[in-house]
Amino acid sequence: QQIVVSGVGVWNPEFTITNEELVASYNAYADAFNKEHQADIDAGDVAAKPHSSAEFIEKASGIKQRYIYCKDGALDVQRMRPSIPERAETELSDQAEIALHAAKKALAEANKQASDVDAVIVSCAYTQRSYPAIAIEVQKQLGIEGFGFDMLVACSAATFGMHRAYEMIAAGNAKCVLVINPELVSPQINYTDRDSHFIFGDVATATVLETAETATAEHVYNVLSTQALTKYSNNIRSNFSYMSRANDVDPYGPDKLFHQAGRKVFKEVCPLAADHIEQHLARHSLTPADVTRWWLHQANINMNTLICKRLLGREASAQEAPIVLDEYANTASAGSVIAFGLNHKDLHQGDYGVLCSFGAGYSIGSLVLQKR
Ligand code: CO8
Repeated sequence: QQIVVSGVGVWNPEFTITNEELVASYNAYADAFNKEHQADIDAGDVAAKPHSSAEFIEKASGIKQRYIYCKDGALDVQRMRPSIPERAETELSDQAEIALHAAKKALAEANKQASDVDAVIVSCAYTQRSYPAIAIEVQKQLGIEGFGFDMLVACSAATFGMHRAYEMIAAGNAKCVLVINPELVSPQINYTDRDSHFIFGDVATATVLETAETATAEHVYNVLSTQALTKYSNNIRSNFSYMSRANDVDPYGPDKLFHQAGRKVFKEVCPLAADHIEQHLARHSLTPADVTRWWLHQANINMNTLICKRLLGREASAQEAPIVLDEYANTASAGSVIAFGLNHKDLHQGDYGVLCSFGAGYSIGSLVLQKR
């Protein structure tokens, strides 16, 4: 039986931070830090914090702004992290709330009611608690029978979640699966680190997968196949852990937040992703030239340019390989789903598209899609 993607939803928070706002806050923080540690800096014991720059950020990444779930606190030089009041156990959790926004949009696009869905996967870079699963909370809120679970695969959480949905339907264990990616990443950003303070934004995306038989949406995509690859690397890492309490370490130290060796990531991931995509297309006797639309992971515009050049032997146009980094920044696993959600309705029957994530792990996940 043919399995399809029949709905996609993209939700963004109402608040944004521009590069200029972010840099003004960071530079004021750096000046205050340097003043406070002047003697140690002069003695060579502490490194001075260099200024950040909005021009560097846009040139190095393609990012102009990012959405943020809670702007309070993130730009406060005395705080440098969002201020999000803890909710009571009886209240809806923050992550379930944003997951619901995206889920409802995807269900509406797919023409599906809660009663049509029999499994919920919440798949993202972080979940705000270990249990009960955010997916089960969302399942309850939507009134879905069946089962739900959370999974974490950093940058490839969305594509790997769609892979699991595809397999569950193929195995006959579910008929219609809702995959949600509530990427609430701002609490994990080190706003005091110039190399990474600009990279990420908050968003939630969702997709609906079902059989072609039951699909009634206007825009439906056959999933021709899925392909995944992982290769262990420490170059993108967060040591945030429930172990910190037993390790007797600072649970909020810089290594407990997102950090990376960005240059190495760039060098190693680009060829890995391009080779992966080529091999995946070859399974269907397709070449990159046969693909109408590239919904690629959105970490850095230069990465996408390089990968497309390797695949096509030329630069891809903005229509062929849409970029959403300028508005959304890097949204962990949600980036390729945003690119898909905002840029698919103009495709014609029979057109091929590739949805592909690449990043932390390293992990690469792709789906070859064809418009019905
Ligand atoms: N302002 C001004 N100058 C800066 C800044 C800044 N903000 N940051 C760095 N510089 C300086 C550097 O210090 C360096 O100076 P020098 O030459 O004197 O040493 C110079 O600019 C060049 O720095 P880089 O070599 O680091 O700059 P690059 O051109 O390589 O660009 C990037 C840096 C943008 C980070 C680039 O390397 C990159 O994008 N790499 C790939 C990153 C990537 O794909 N990361 C994946 C992220 S993981 C993911 O997507 C999901 C993870 C899970 C979610 C986590 C949520 C929190």
